[in-house]
Order: sequence, then structure tokens, then C-alpha cells
Amino acid sequence: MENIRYEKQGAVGVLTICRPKVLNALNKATLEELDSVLEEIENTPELSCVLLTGDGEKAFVAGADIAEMMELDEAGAYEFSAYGSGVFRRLESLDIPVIALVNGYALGGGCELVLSCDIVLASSNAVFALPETTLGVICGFGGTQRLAKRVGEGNAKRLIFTGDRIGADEALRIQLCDAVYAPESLWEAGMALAKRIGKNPKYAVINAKKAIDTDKNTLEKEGFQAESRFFSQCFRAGKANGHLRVFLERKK
Ligand code: DAK
Repeated sequence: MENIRYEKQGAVGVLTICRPKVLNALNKATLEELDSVLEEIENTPELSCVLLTGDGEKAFVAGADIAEMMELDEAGAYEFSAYGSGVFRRLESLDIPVIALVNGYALGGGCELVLSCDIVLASSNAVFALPETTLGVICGFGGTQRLAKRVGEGNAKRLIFTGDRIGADEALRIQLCDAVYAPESLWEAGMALAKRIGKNPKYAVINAKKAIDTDKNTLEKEGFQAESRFFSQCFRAGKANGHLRVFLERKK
């Protein structure tokens, strides 16, 4: 695998998004690799927890790959959104808990990846945002459905309509993350939490997760489909592509 590192450390699966040159942005190939690692995790009964992080010290994931999105037309946008949504849903639906270790920028699709995890630990230099509207698109990997559940409708609409970035302390205040650590302590804190969870009988943790997530499993399907539809409409007649190009050409 080129874009994902995956290893088992005892009963903990450690998954690292690894495209440091583009701040771990998610392209289709990375989503495909993520999907196949998730399949492997589903078929590894000795695991009790998963840690998910980004390579390097600067970014968790800086979003969907804007260069790749630039090329999309309306049909391609729908397909990309539906595929990505499915992968994020698979992550969210793992029976064992997933802990996000947010070690820097978690923007756009990166923030949506965070929202698909059960517990979110952030380093003090973490930055969260859903800047899609500033790029002429909307969230496409479940952000419109999941953010409000975590931070309430008002905070979700404020973040999505403005695209503003917030730091770790503000994210903690609105419960977008659950705890904040110094960057050098984040990994240790995540591993300690994973091991602490792993001490409990696995069937009990799994059933607790299923019970907590009951509404997610029954209610969200239509919302995800609507999100993909509205995302793809942003690409109608090339509308979004011009806004995306502004980012890609900003240094010229
Ligand atoms: N995509 C592609 N490349 C990216 C990237 C991204 N999201 N973010 C950063 N990079 C690349 C930069 O282009 C740069 O590449 P080079 O120029 O060196 O070749 C390299 O990473 C380093 O970035 P910077 O030079 O910009 O580094 P800075 O420290 O100056 O700035 C930054 C860091 C994170 C503030 C900045 O890079 C930035 O603003 N990045 C874009 C962040 C962003 O807007 N992310 C959201 C993307 S939109 C959907 C699914 C998903 C989505 C929508 C729909 N469906 C399936 C329907 C999600 C959309 C998004 O995520």
C-alpha cells in the first residue's frame, strides 16, 4: 500500500494516512486502500481498538484531494461522494472502537474522517474546519449528517456556512474533540486509552457501541444520499471547478 500504513500493536490496530507531500489529502486511491484495510480489521478478531492518525507533525488529513476533485464532472462527483461516504460509513460501523488522534490540520474530508471515529483526541496544534463552501462545494463524506450530532445544529451550521477554522481549545469547548494533549503526548495518550478499553470484555464494548449508535444505523442512510446528490449538483456546468482552481493556482 502506498498511501496508508497499517500495523498491529498487540490488540490495537494502528492506521496512518500517509501522503505527507499533500498533507495526507485523500484521493481515490487512498480511499480504496482504507477500504481494504478496514476489511482486514473486520476479519481480525484479536483486535480490540483502532487508532487512526496522519503521518508527520503538521496534518491529520488536509481534506479530499483538491487536484483530483478539480477533474470531476457532476456524475463523477456523485460517484466519488458515494464511494467515499461508503468507506467512512464502513469505518464508523466497525464493531470495535476507533480513536482519532488529530495531530494537526483536520480540514474538509479530514474533519469528516474525524467525525466517523468514536473518540477524538487532539494535539494542541490541531486545526479543524469544513471549508468546502469556501471552495464552492459542500461536504461529501457525511459531514452535513455527522457534525450536528457532535456539536449541535447551531455550531455545525456556523462551521459549515462560514468554513472558518477553529483550534483545539474551541474544538474541545464545542465537543468536536474529547481531549487535548501536547503534541508529544498525543500518541501515548491514545495508546493508553486503547489499552484501557481493551481490558474490558470485547463483547461488552461492542454491544455498548452498537447500543449508542442505534440511531446512526437506522436514520442516516437517506441523509447521506441527499448529501451526495447536493454535492454533485455543485459541479453542474463546471460551477465548483473554478473555485477549486483558485486554491491550486494560489502560488502562481
Ligand atoms: N488537496 C490537495 N493538495 C493539498 C491539500 C488538499 N486538500 N491540502 C494541501 N495540499 C498540498 C498543497 O497544494 C501543497 O502542495 P505543493 O504546493 O507543495 O505541491 C502541500 O499540500 C502543502 O500545502 P501548503 O503549501 O498549502 O501548506 P501550508 O502550510 O501553507 O498550508 C493548509 C496548509 C492546510 C492550510 C493549506 O494547504 C490548505 O488550505 N489546504 C487545503 C485545505 C482544504 O481546503 N481542505 C478541504 C478540501 S475540500 C465529497 C467528499 C469530500 C469532500 C467534499 C465532497 N464528496 C465525496 C461529495 C471534501 C472536500 C474537501 O475536503
